[in-house]
Amino acid sequence: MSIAVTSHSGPAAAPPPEPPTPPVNYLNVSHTIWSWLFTVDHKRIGILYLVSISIFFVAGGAAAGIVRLNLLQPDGAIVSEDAYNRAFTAHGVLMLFFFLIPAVPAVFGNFFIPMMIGTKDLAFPKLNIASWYVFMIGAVCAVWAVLAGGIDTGWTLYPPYSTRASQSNVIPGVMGAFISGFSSIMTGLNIMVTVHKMRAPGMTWGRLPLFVWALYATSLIQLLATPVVAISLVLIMVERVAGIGIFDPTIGGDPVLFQHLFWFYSHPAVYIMILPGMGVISEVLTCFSRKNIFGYHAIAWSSVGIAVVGFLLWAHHMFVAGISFYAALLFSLLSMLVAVPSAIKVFNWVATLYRGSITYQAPMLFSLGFVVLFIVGGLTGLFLATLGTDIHLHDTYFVVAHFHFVMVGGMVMGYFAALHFWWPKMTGRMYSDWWSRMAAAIIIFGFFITFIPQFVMGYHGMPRRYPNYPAEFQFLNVMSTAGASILGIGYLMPAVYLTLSLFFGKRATANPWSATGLEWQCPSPPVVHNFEHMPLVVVCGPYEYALGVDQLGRGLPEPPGSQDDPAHRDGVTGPAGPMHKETEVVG
Ligand code: HEM
Ligand SMILES: [Cu+2]
Repeated sequence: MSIAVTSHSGPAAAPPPEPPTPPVNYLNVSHTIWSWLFTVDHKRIGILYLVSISIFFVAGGAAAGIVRLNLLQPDGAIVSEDAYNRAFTAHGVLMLFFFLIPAVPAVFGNFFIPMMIGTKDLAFPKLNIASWYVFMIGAVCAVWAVLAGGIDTGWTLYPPYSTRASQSNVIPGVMGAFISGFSSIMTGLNIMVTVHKMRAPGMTWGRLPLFVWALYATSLIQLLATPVVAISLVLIMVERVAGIGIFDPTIGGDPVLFQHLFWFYSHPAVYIMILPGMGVISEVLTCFSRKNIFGYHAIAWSSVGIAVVGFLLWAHHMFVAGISFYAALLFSLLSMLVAVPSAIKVFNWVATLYRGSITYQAPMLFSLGFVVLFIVGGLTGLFLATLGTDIHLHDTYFVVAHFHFVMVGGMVMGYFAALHFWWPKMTGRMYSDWWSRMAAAIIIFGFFITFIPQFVMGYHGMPRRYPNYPAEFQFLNVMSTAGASILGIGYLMPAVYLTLSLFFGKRATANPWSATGLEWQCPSPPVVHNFEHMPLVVVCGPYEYALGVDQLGRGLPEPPGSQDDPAHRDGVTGPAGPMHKETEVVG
């Protein structure tokens, strides 16, 4: 490629031409709709998931819009009380089962794990595309349930709401969650086997990027916990259809049994949602502070620790459901325990930032947002894990604010960090730096305005899931709805500038952030089998920013924001060339 050499001749030279697109990549290799629907390429499957979950994110957001609009006035008269129940249920079901749970594993895990460990695809490509079909069938059931009148049980489906007392579409809704659960299991299985069996030579467990560790831990939960919720959902259906008393006390069932089964999955499931985000953060913070991660092993093992301990806490959702005092005491203590690995991560991230040369591109802003909001979410979890305070706070807006801080403040932020970090690799295009930073700022600002008032309301006793409230809460509710509007605008902005970037964005170099991971060795967008030259031999750990080498021991291009910003220069790879450091670098 002679252009790359000649275009540095001096300031008077014409603006350098854009780097040539790699001739064939996974996107342009074929254009038919069938080539997408029958693909077994993990990257295309990642994109299929990206498109699908984006639709559910918008749909779930619209349902939240109805809830927040209704709460503008104390009498909540915009929609009927029944419609209000159906709106918050649709919001919860769509966001949790069809957006947050698949978001990072199925989009970025599918797309990047093979590249990050230096291989061509996941272990089971056909299982991978099957998982997307299963997911979509589940989603169609759930969306049908919502459109055909809705479900009024809340996403938690507690009896007696979900027993034969409910006249709403419980069966199709439950069916949707049940079916999509299998896709979650398939993705988890695929990722787990891939990480075990398909790592490139030299990619030892101690050199795996922390994103891979996080998704490995997530897969563990997906595999072990999802079957439990599947069984509970089947039992709900059996009870409704056959009238056999399982959870419904009027026919001899036990409603608390359902809560145990449900939370045995759903508490670990909150870690299915957050762990992948934590993985993203470790990648982004190191890259944009140009430092090795502080405490690699502590972060890696804390992911596994969270996955394991996460199985032992479920009854902290049931402190007021009549469980024994001793059980409550134990679950309270165990809940405190999970804060330890979570805090280990936060401390290590902060130590990573310390004295780093930090630049504030959009992925970094989203990641910093994650850290701050996750700290608030995690700490308020401890208030809820404390028996005395939870009796006061249970089923209030305090709980709503807590889990939105972790799931929206934390996880959606982590999702956007991933999207902005890897977008140039996925699409081969750069997006607007200015607009993306604006979006990050607006989302973080809107988030605080939406959810801080909910802590205050909850503390003062406003219960969740009611369509109306005493007039003294109106100010805080209006503030929350105003914040949600800002948040909504912030979320729509990436849809605009990312779409525009596909058509007008500058072409991305192979490594626009000057990052160390193997995925940046692939062209942008990657070729069909990811790497142009195989096999790769990994010689060092994942974050050797101080040495200025990637995992193959090759020199990094100049980082963005530096004098010689590669985003403004042509050439697909960095200028530094091999550093011949291989023998000195230890993993
Ligand atoms: C430091 C770790 C955490 C602790 C100690 C903790 C503790 C708790 C407790 C005790 C409750 C029950 C409150 C009640 O209903 O009275 C709760 C609710 C909840 N938490 Fe957490 N939590 C933590 C982290 C997380 C994370 C990381 C997520 C999600 C990513 C999450 C999501 C939720 C959700 C969704 C609920 C409410 C579910 C519902 O009733 O609809 N939590 N948390
Ligand atoms: Cu929990």
